[in-house]
Amino acid sequence: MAIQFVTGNEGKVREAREYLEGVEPVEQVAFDYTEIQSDDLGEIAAHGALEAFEELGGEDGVLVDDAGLFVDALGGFPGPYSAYVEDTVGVERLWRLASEEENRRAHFRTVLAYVDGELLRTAERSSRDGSDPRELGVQTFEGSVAGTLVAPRGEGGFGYDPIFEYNGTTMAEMSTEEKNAISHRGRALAAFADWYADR
Ligand code: ITT
Repeated sequence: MAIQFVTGNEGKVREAREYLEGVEPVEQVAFDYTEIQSDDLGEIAAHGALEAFEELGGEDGVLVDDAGLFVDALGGFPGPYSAYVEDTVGVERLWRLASEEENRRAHFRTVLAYVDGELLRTAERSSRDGSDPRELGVQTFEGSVAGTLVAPRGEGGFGYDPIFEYNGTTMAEMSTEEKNAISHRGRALAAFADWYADR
C-alpha cells in the first residue's frame, strides 16, 4: 500500500520520502483540494485530505500537509497565508519587513492529515451521536519548531528555509536529513510514523 501525498510542493515530498523510507512508499499526487478559509492549519489539512481521498477513490491512504511560518513580531503573519505571501511578496521582502523588528523570533508549524478506507469504515461504525463520521476518521499530526529570522543564506530546502535559522544554521544550509531531525515537518512525520507502525 502506497501513501498518496497530495501536494504540488516537491520539497515536502522529498522530506516525507526521506523520513518514511522503509515504512511505506510515498507517491506524489497532483490534486487541487479546496483550501478552506481558516486560521487552523489542522482544519485546512483534514478537510483537504478527506476531499482528496473521496476524489481519488480506492483504498490507499491520502496524506496532506498544511504548513506556515509564524513571525512573532508580526502577530503570527503570514501563518496560514504563507504560500500566498511567498508567491506575492516573496521571501526576501518578508525578511526585510521582519528585519525592522527587534524581535526576530518565528516558528514553523505543519499539520499532516491522513485518511484511508479502513479508518473511514471504522469511524462510520463507531459514530453514534450524529457527528460526521468521516471527519472522525481523519488523523492529524502536528509539528513545530522555533527559530530566528536572518538574511537569506543557503541553497538547500525550499520556501522560507533560507531566512529561518535554527541553532546558527539556516534550514537552507541543512541536508534533508538534518532538516528532518529538527524541523516542524520532521516532528509531524515522526508522530505519523509512530502511529502508522502501531496500527
Ligand atoms: P501544497 O499546498 O500543494 O502542499 P504549498 O507549498 O502551497 O504546497 P502550503 O499551503 O502548506 O504549501 O504553504 C506553506 C508555505 O510555507 C509555502 O509558501 C511553503 O513554501 C512554505 N513552507 C512550508 N513548509 C516549509 C518548510 O519546511 N520550509 C520553508 N518553507 C516552508
